[in-house]
Amino acid sequence: MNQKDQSIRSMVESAVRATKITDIHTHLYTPAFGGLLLWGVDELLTYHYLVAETMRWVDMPYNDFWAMSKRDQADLIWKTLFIDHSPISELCRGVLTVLDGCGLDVSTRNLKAFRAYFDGMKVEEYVDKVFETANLESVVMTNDPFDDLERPVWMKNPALDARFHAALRVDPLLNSWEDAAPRLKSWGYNVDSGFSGATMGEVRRFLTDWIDRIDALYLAVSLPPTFAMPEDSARARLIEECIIPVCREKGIPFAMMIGVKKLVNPELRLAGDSVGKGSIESAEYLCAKYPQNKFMLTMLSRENMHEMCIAARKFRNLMIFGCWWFLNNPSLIEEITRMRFELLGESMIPQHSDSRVLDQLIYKWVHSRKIIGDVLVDKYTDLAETGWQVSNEEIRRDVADIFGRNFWRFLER
Ligand code: FIX
Ligand code: ZN
Repeated sequence: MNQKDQSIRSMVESAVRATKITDIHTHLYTPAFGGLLLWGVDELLTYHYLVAETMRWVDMPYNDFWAMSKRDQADLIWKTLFIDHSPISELCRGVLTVLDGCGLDVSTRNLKAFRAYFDGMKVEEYVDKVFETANLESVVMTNDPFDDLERPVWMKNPALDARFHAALRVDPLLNSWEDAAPRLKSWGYNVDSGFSGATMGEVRRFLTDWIDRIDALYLAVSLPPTFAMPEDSARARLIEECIIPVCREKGIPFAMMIGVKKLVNPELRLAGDSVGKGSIESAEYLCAKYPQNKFMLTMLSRENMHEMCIAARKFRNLMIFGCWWFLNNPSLIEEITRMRFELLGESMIPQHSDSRVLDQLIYKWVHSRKIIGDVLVDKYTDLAETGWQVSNEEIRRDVADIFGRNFWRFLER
């Protein structure tokens, strides 16, 4: 590697390592939400991705697994995926990256010792340690007013840790209107599942109340591969008559997460969801019809990645983000990030962690920083070969943009 290339690599690695990240989509909670915040080695091991991988090796009935204690589940997963077979899947590797990041000696394979480390840890102390180790500025939660455990906490106006921002998640409203309507009514919103009377105004009031209550940075929904706009459906009506006007009035983005086939194997519970190719036309329709609105978009199918980049080239009110869920693997993160830099330059958000367990912030960002950094080195080296010299300040500017500033600027537009 020549001197010029070496200096590019060292500048990029330093910038990528030093830049604090805004993680724009997670399933984490501040400690004020109590047990809703998951952390520690047994939560890491029983994360639904590892459950799915374990159940490929064992023949026990799913319900027998679910009847086990979390510790017994973790023991089974550890034995199956780490001892009986080498932990080379991204999720297993992630557990080891976390343990190593906490200063534990992974070579001992001593789960008892790992547990002792977490048993001695206070959650507030561990939040600080994880944010410092992962070098995070802040995270955005996923906040669901239809969640019976979460809603009561918000109604008590909890004191939030400033590093945790809120996003309003409305899957039940948009994807199960028939079930959501009576719940809204029980909360004092005069709605009717047949959309009569004041229903649309009341749904807008519900959205506004919750955006204000949680100070939502954006409004989000996960959508099936069959999601279509325009469409003669309750979901399409709620999006065009409620979501769009409220988001425009509040100046916040509407984030669509398209491609989830819910519960293809219900016995796996949270691990039972799968993936399908979505329709980019739906996102293009909304971006074109509502130029005053801001849209964020991530899709679950690898086959949607290229058209998602092209759609972003067409609409400056569209911010694409992340290598979501089944795309959050080194080979796909690299492929997708290269595609995005080549088609969009830095005007996108390359990654979010989707962490459900606090500790995952460590591994998801250690792994993604490395991959994104390596792609950036190639891109700057390509420039250097034309004679274009990129400065250290410019590299730090670009990395700050993709690791957080693009998000915050998009919110302020
Ligand atoms: O809908 C979502 O926000 C998905 O990310 C989750 O439902 C999913 O379970 C997940 O955590 C994937 O990483
Ligand atoms: Zn998620």
